[in-house]
Amino acid sequence: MPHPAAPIGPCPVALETTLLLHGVPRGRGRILADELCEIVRRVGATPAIVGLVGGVARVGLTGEELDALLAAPNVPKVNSSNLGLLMHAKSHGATTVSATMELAAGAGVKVFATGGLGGVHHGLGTRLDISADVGAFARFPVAVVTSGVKGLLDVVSTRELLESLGIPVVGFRTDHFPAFYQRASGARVDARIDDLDALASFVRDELKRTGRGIVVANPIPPDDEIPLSDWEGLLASAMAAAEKAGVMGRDVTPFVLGTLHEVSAGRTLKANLALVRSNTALAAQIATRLG
Ligand code: PSU
Ligand code: MN
Repeated sequence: MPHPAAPIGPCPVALETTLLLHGVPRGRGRILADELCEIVRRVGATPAIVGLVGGVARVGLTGEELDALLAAPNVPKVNSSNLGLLMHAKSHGATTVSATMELAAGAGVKVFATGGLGGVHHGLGTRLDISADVGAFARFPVAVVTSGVKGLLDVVSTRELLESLGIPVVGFRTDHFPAFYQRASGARVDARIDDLDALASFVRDELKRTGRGIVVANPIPPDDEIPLSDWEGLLASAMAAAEKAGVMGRDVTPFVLGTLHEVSAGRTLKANLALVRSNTALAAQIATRLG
């Protein structure tokens, strides 16, 4: 397992590059990265942006390395299945949740902030499509702070699958399993923890006990929530566009997110940025308590 060349720093928090390269419009990636790093540093933790640079796995990209990824055309999405292949091919790569967890775990980083997990897709047509993110929790000991799973997925089935795999889902100040743009989904968490010290203490004990991952569910801030009545129309147009364009596999999530940002006139992007900032702040709070 490749380790970063230099120690990462105190209380590291992993951040992923798929969100930065494929989840926000081009040109916004560096601004968002700087903002997230500042949120982490503000509380005395250390940001560690994860990505593949010319086939080298990095946990703690430099600004120059991140700029190189942001400037390169068609950087592939990396999950656990193609991580080794892209390293072998000396390719750049934007790590998704699964690959970020794998590399973070290898470098001893225990906390990771993202927007929303991949999960069980409704399926365009009748195809089965389940993100590698879900399985990664059964294998890598990292606590991932997330606003649930993206609402374009089958949120309730994803919640069930997490349970099948024995992955604990903890709600931070919520009883509900969030659905990214909405604070609730109809599904519940395994336990609600309101206190930061209690949350960090559970994370420490559980990672050590199981060697597996933990979902820390942190709902989107209330003011940024997109009401279900608005969301259903937005999702229907984005899914119809995806079906029409015939996108498949790894292209589905970035295509649908990008289309949503367009059809909502930036409203889903604003919501996405708000929840990522909030998840990053919570991850940093947990990291400082883990030391
Ligand atoms: N959350 C966001 N934006 C994103 C993603 C998550 O706010 O772009 C990315 C994550 O990297 C996640 C990936 O791992 O989408 C899931 O892709 P797929 O469904 O192809 O597994
Ligand atoms: Mn998929």
